[in-house]
Amino acid sequence: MHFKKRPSWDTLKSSDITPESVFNDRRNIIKALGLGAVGASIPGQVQAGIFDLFGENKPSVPFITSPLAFTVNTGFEVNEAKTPFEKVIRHNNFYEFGTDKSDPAENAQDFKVDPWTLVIDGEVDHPITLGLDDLTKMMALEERTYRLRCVEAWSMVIPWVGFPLASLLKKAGLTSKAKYVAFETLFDPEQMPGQKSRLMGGGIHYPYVEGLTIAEAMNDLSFLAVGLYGKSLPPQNGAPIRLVVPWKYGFKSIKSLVRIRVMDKRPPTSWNQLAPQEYGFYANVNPDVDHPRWSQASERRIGEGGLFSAKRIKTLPFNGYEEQVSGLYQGLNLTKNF
Ligand SMILES: Nc1nc2c(c(=O)[nH]1)N[C@H]1C(S)=C(S)[C@@H](COP(=O)(O)O)O[C@H]1N2
Ligand SMILES: [Mo]
Repeated sequence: MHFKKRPSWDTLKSSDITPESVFNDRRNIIKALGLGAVGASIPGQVQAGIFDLFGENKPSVPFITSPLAFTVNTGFEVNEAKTPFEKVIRHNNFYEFGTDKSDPAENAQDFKVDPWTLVIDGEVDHPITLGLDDLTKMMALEERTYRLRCVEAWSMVIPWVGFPLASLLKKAGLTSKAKYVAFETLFDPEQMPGQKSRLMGGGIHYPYVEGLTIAEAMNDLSFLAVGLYGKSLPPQNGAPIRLVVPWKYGFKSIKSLVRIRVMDKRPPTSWNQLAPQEYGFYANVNPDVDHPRWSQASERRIGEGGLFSAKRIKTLPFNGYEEQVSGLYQGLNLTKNF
């Protein structure tokens, strides 16, 4: 794993990094809006608005990502098309950088991830404070492709690079009081404008926090990602390290982690604190338990079906990971414990 800076993307032409599909998409929407023939006469402002739909205003200082060394874990493949890279890095939820899907890609490019410190403490035998380079030396990186299902009923299929959360927790050693694991995102309002006020940050009380039971955290699916599509994470996806728990709604997969604390009590979690009647602690993907304001029975797969004909697919129990995780919830009422 390398987080060292490489020569800037500035030397690349935009045609080198923008796949054809994006240009085709753009042509299609201009056509769909009946603007094709008059493209040249669109007032500048309107035209900019159209291009904003695609998040194509390239940031002036694109964040540098680096290739990672990893092995592919064939035990974690998804028999569905991967979501195109350009969608994965331009359609994000990361309220610290703004509440629109295109905001994180636009506002996070200057985010500093070097140096970065991650602390593992609480109910552990040996608390660990790590720089990211130390983490690299400790953990073997692997690629796993997982479905990601947002509570807002859209989804993606993403190839992550990282390591199982359990292998890091085992290095710290759990005490007999270890019952839950709490996670915390960096708090730095200077860098993260959404943290300056609850209004700008979508109402969340920052820093963003999340939690798992110890059994969930030790499940083999729970993953700490440091990259996607073979390269270190772009900031909008949670650089330099984020959680990925694919059987749970996306908001559990907390980004840009600075602390992992093992606890004897259930920790507070951000969306649950904000609206407990809408977002539970467990947040397991469940097509049978609707969100109070919308159905969870189906989802829109991002990047498929075109812009005006959203392709909807059935949502699977535990997001398709029932076999691996349903044992964690034996005897638990999943309607009550949503
Ligand atoms: N710190 C932090 N982590 C976060 C969020 C956030 O706003 N802040 N959004 C969550 C939500 S709602 C989702 S769906 C996923 C989205 O991950 P992605 O942008 O990499 O697809 O990140 C999750 N992690
Ligand atoms: Mo989400």
